[in-house]
Parts: sequence; C-alpha cells; structure tokens
Amino acid sequence: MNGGERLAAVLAVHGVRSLFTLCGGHISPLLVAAKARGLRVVDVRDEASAVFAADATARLTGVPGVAAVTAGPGVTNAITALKNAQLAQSPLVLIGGAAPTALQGRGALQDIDQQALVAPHVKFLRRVRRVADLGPALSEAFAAARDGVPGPAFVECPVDLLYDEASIRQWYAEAGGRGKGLSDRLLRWVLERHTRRLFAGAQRPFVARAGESGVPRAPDGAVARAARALARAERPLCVVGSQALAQATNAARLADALERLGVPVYLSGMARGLLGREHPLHMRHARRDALRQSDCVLLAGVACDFRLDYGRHVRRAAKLVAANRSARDARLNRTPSIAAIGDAGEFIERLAEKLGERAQRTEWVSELRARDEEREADIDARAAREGEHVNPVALFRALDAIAADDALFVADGGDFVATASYILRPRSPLSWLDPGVFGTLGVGAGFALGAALARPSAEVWLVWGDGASGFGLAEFDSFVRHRIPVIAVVGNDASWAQIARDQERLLGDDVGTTLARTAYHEVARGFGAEGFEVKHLRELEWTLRRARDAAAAGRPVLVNVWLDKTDFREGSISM
Ligand SMILES: Cc1ncc(C[n+]2csc(CCOP(=O)(O)OP(=O)(O)O)c2C)c(N)n1
Repeated sequence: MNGGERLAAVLAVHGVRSLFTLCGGHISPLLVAAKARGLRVVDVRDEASAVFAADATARLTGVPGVAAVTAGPGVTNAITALKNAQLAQSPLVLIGGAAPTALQGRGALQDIDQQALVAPHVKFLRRVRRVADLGPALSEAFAAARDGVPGPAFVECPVDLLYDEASIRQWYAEAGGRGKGLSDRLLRWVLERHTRRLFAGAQRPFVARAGESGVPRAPDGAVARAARALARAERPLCVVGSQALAQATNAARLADALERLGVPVYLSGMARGLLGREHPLHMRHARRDALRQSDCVLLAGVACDFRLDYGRHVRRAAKLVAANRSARDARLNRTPSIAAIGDAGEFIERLAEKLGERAQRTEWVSELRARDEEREADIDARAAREGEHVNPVALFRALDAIAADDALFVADGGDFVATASYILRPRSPLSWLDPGVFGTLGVGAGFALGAALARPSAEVWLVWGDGASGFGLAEFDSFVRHRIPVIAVVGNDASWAQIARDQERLLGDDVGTTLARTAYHEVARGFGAEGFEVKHLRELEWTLRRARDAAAAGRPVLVNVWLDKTDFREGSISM
C-alpha cells in the first residue's frame, strides 16, 4: 500500500464517509486512494470551506470530520476554520500536504514552517517522517481529537511519503543524477540512505486500526453534591451548551435525562433543538433575567464567557454547578460551587438517575413560561410591522412555519442570524449549526456542505447575512457539481448591519460597513443553481416553497431577500 492508501484505510476504519478537500499535487495520492476506498471526495473552492465542512460533520455525527489540504497556501487558508473548530471544541482531523522530506528548507515549492503556523490552533500535531508512521499517526490524531476537550488535530504528510516506494526511489535516484565525481556519489549515497529511512518498516503488511478515546467522567461525589443542590433549590435552572453534545449519538438520551430532571432549560449552540420545537421545560427568551433569579444554576458544557457576561448573569448567592470537560472552562471568570470535570451530557444522565422522580417547581416554571410567551407575543407584533421590503422578523416567522420537520439550520451572519436565533425553532437534536464562540463569519457554505452530507435526507437551510455570504458564495459551484441541495436565504440589507449599528451610533460614520443590494441569486444561477429574488413580503412564502421544492429535487437554491431596516437587535452588544 502506498502512503495515500494507508491514510485512506485509516479513514475508513474510523467510519469516515466524506473527505473534504481542495486538490494539490502534494495530496493527490490520498484523494485517489480515498475514492478507491469508497469515500466521497468533495472538492471545494477554498480550503476554509473544507475545514468548516469537516467541523460540521464532526458536530453532527460525533465522528471527527476530515479535510485534506495541500502544502503551504492550502494550510494557511485553513487556519481560520481550524481556530474556529478549536474554540468550538469540535473534533476534526486536518491532513496537510508538505514538500518532499529531502527538499524541506531548500526552497521547495510551498515549503513553509507549517508546524509553527498550525501548532497554536490544534490539540495534536504530528509531522510524519516515515511511511510506516502514517497510519498510526492518523489513528492517534482521531483519538486525540475526540479525547478530553475535543478539538482539531493536524497530521502533516510530505508528498514523498504518499507515493509508492518504487516511484519515490526512482525520483530520488534521478535527483541524484549520473555524475561520477565525489560530490555526486556522496549525494546519491545520502539520497539512498534517506529513501531507505523513509520506507523503513513499510514492507510489513499494514493493518489500519482505530484510535481509541474515552469519555471523561465527573467523580461520583460531584454528581451527589449537585443532586443535593438541585433537590434543595426552589428556582433551579439549567443551561446546556454545545460541549454537552460532544457525544453526538447520545443526544436522545441526554434529552430524556433533561426531561426527567424537570428543571427549566436554556439551550445554546449545538444543544439547540435538543428538546424539540416546543417543550414545557424549554425556555427561549429572557435568559439573563432567569439566571439572575435562579438559586441554583447548572451550566452543562457552558463557560462563563462574554455570553454570560463573564459569569455576572448568575447571582453571587446562587449555587453554581459547572459540568465541563475542561477544568479551565468550568472555572472561567467564576469559581463554581461544584465543579464536575467530565462529560456534561453524561453528568446530566447520572444526575437524573440519582434524583429520580420529583415534583416540578410549577410556579417557577410557569413564571418563566409566562415571560417566554410575552416575548413571543412581542415578536408576533414586530412581525406584523410592514415596510417597503421584507421585515426579517416576519421572514423568520414564515421560514419557521415552512421548513420541514427534519430541517437543519446553519447560521452565518450578524444581526440577521441573531434575529433568526430568537425566532427559528430547531426541530430536533443537532439541527442547528453556528460558528460558536469565535463568531467567525464565513462558516456557512462549509457547514451547510458538511451538514448536507452528514444528513442526506434533511432539508438544509443556510441563514446567510449578505456580508457573510461573500465568504462562501463560490461554494455554490461545489454545491452544484456535487449535487448538494442547500437552500440559502440571504438577508440582503446592503450592510454589515451588526457592525454598522454600533459604529454609526458611537462614531457617527458608517464607513466600511455598507454593501450594495447585490443580485446574489444571479451569482448562484451563474454557478448553475436556482436563484430567486424576494423584494416584498407577499412574494416570500411562495418563493420559500419553491425553494424547498427545488432542493427536494436535488438542486441547490439561493433566495435573495431584500430586507427592511429593523430595530429588533437594537441595544444588543457584539463584543
Ligand atoms: C471573519 C469575520 N470578519 C469580520 C467579523 C466582524 N463582524 C461581525 S458581524 C459582522 C456583520 C455581518 O454582516 P452580515 O453578514 O451582512 O449580517 P447583518 O449583520 O448585516 O445582518 C461583521 C463584519 C467577523 N465576526 N468575522
């Protein structure tokens, strides 16, 4: 087996079904071998999209997603997506090409210090130097990506490790020339020794093995103490975040445990949709007020970062239980009363078992529910406001009504997606994807691609700010070529509105924040997709339905919706 085939065998053993890539001479043997193994090789138009797609795959399946990029600029282009995955604690594996081992540091094409570039953004990095080490290094990368706090892993595979031994020997022999002088003979000797080292041990038959990773468990004492705290509490509250879904395949069990806990719940990130579209315990609005009132807060896979005002949203006097795989995240900005270091999902399951059946705090739940309903009524009132074009609040009410039960929403943008997050109701566990704490614009196309492949039967809606769409519009080319029926809804307000809002208010100038009412739907059509433009609310529902039909027939679609200005996000902060 050549090196590419070894890598492909390891991917297959880990259950990887798609390999996201943008080709390059350094990685060709891997792409060819992956295809031969039956993996779907999906080539995109920017390496960042390949890594975003791998990230989405990981979040939805629990199996690390995999991207392969070529040496040098292929790796540099992947960095933002890699960092996003690191901060979102998403377990992916990035395979990077590299210059031939003997030519590194000698001015070879695309030869840079990739280790220095990538190391700060991954939890595992291996520069492979021998063919025999390719398989084990990749297996280790899988295990490391999933272990403890999940995150990205990087394996650098120089091109001369990926081709078969005979070709590489011949290549190095030709590089050694035919000269008879001492230095020529010395060079040939050095290259011969180098080649021998590259292939040392590679003659033994190769068996791909899966890397093993365990689920970290919080100590029993932490479960018992948290159970006591919750049992005593009068106004308990639970906030569940992405990390609690690190074991994606356990989502249904986690949902069941939350129901049994009987504690009102706020869901964020990948946890959105965990309790379905409507659930009596699931609160969607006024989280800050609820947190301020609560006397016992369980943060499951959630850190006290800016989203909880650095921990200030939780009362000082409240019992704070932090269940987190990361000891650092559990204590970020606020020392919890109980730190349960381990998998937060598993922790909740054990907690529910320990507590058994208990009477619900009906009064507390009703108070929160009443507040939630009040906010929903306010949203309805705002949705009814008519303007010249489309009111985004009305748009999302309509989309929520039209999207299928198996819809999966991908969010990429500023105000537009923040508005969506208040209104769209993810239908089921793992049906919402957003960038996470890094707040990266540009995740959309890659996420949608990964989602569509991980859930081929689902309807994938990409909620796209017009600004954000610019990072990934070219992936409509990939959607069309690979028949990925994503439905993108672009919120066209001709502005980077989330930034413009504060910049204009604080500094009195919108410089750098304005866009045009660009015909994004025509761009999509240019790539061979369906494109629709909606300028008025009355056209919206009909168009969204047509978009659904097109996607159901296998065609990617872009709906370009002209938005009115709205004050829905007034007063929200973005720092
Ligand atoms: C890669 C990246 N660049 C810049 C930003 C800063 N930023 C945050 S929100 C935003 C505006 C987004 O505009 P758009 O996608 O059109 O959504 P809108 O706010 O207009 O609804 C910008 C530029 C960012 N978060 N990520």
